[in-house]
Amino acid sequence: MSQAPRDATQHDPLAKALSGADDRVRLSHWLPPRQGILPHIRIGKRWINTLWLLPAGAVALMAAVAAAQALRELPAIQAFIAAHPGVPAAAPRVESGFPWWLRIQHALNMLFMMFIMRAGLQILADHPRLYWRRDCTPGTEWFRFQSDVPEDRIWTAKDDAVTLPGWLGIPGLRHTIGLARWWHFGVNLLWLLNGIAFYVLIFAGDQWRRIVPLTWEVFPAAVSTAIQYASLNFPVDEGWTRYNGLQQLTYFVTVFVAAPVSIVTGLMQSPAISNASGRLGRVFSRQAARSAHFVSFCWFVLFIAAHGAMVLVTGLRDNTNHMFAGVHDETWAGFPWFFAMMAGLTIAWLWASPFTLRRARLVQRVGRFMVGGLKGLLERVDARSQLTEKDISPHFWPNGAMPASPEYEALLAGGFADYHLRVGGLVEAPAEFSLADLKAMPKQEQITTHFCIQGWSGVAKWGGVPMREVMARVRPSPQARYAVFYSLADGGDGGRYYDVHKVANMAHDLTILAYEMNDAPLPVLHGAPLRLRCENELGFKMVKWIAAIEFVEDFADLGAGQGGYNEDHEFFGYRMPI
Ligand code: HEM
Ligand SMILES: Nc1nc2c(c(=O)[nH]1)N[C@H]1C(S)=C(S)[C@@H](COP(=O)(O)O)O[C@H]1N2
Ligand SMILES: [Mo]
Repeated sequence: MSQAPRDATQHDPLAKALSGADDRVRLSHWLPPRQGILPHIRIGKRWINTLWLLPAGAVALMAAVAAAQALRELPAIQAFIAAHPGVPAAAPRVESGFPWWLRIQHALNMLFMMFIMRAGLQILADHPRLYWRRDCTPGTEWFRFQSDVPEDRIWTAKDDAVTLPGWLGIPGLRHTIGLARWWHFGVNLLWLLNGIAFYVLIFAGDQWRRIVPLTWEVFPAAVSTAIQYASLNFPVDEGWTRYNGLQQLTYFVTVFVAAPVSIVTGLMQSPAISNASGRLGRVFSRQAARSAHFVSFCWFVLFIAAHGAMVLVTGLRDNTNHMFAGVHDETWAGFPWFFAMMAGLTIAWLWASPFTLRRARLVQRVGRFMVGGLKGLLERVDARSQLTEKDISPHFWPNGAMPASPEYEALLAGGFADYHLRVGGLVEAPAEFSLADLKAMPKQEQITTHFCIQGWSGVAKWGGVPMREVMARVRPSPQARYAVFYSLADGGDGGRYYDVHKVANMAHDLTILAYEMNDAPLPVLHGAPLRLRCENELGFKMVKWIAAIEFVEDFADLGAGQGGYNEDHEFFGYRMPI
């Protein structure tokens, strides 16, 4: 169903220039596909294709088997394995088998992880480059699945996004990050609750004993088990009551290191949290957090692959009996449950992407219902961290659809002498400000990090007039809850670009209407003559080429009613402190 723009007569004249939007992803209105390249890792100046990992891994595996088999011929190694058979002798036993709650949590975790990981990849495909430094200068990536940034034309972050197939990402296609994020964050919340319950339940009983090493013996035991597995002569399996050293270490790292790391590094990518974290946010920048987040993702991929393979080769019947039926016997009680689970996962896997494209507005609504309130809480942290001149990025990615109207060309040709910022709506004193008026007001400068939803960040020095100064002059009335920013430029799918902010956010010390970037007049590319800076939100909320600001009580009757252009057309949330 397509929504027409609603009655806009009560609003700023530009409200009529806003467009309605589809409730689903329509390919005819979507960013055309663009293929990336296979993932590459940079070592020094050379880019290595990760496809080489497949033959290299196969060779390494065969070499490991040969080496382990040769080692096991040596008396010293035989003595070592006899002394450290695998399960640390002092390891306490688990008496409670595999209780029902553990089995349910394990199944839920499989389901949640599938959505989280596929949506994560989709997010990554929107800026298919990873950096350790916060400035995202092309050439400084350590990982990418996109080619060099062209230097002969303007290359926006949107241009850079690549297509993922729908069976891999959720929901596939290109620049579907808005929808992928609802899946990622919505299912993260469920996964987190499941994880908290898991922590509580394993420590309330004896289940923790299987995965928490208690003696240093776990290390030689792990080396011994590794040699035994690699030699293809497997150690004795005591999984019903105790795990061997290698199992203990890998499960421990997955549950108590990788999971917390992915949570912390996920949260540290938030502009609100990062810009409120002072020194921590400066040292552990968004890009470092993003890269570390990806490393923890890679751990999960490796873990799932190895864990899945071991379940098959060390005894599918015993393993599925344990984890799917909770029994330790000679029956096949667990296997049908395991099979049903895999069938269910396959159906969910195939269903997720087509459903998301077809019912995009519903996915947005459910996502907002699940995590919108939590995101609202994040908006309250005080994002006031600033950096210094030496942190200013050598490269600042541009983004968005450029202004292309005769009106804008005329303003530009006149050096913006004829530009007027219209401020109205629910205010006591509507006003128009020329650029000279704005420059005559108190000026504020700030050096801050910009966080684009797509994943890149950049540091610049912004100069302009604080919104609180403008608000002191127009005096928003008590009913005014939101400020609508209308742009001089249309959005990528036609209709005027706009975005809606909470009035409380507009009163923040660091919210400014910038007319300078890095001590020079704001370039056209970055929003001349005026763009918003609001440091606890993602970049798309900072409207460039501002034409007018209108204070309103509600935004449901503007555009498609979602609180902004990308909210309407790309299913983003209107609260975006993460
Ligand atoms: C509560 C836990 C988590 C939080 C809060 C979180 C948060 C985030 C955030 C904020 C982003 C970047 C979104 C953007 O800037 O547009 C992201 C991306 C991503 N997430 Fe998570 N995430 C969590 C757990 C996980 C887990 C468990 C996995 C996989 C095992 C995962 C895999 C990814 C991947 C692959 C990306 C894209 C690339 C990257 O930045 O590494 N995330 N996540
Ligand atoms: N009018 C308008 N403003 C816009 C956009 C746009 O497409 N049109 N893109 C937004 C996005 S997604 C980002 S990340 C920032 C990018 O600002 P920059 O070009 O200065 O990096 O502008 C935001 N403001
Ligand atoms: Mo953005």
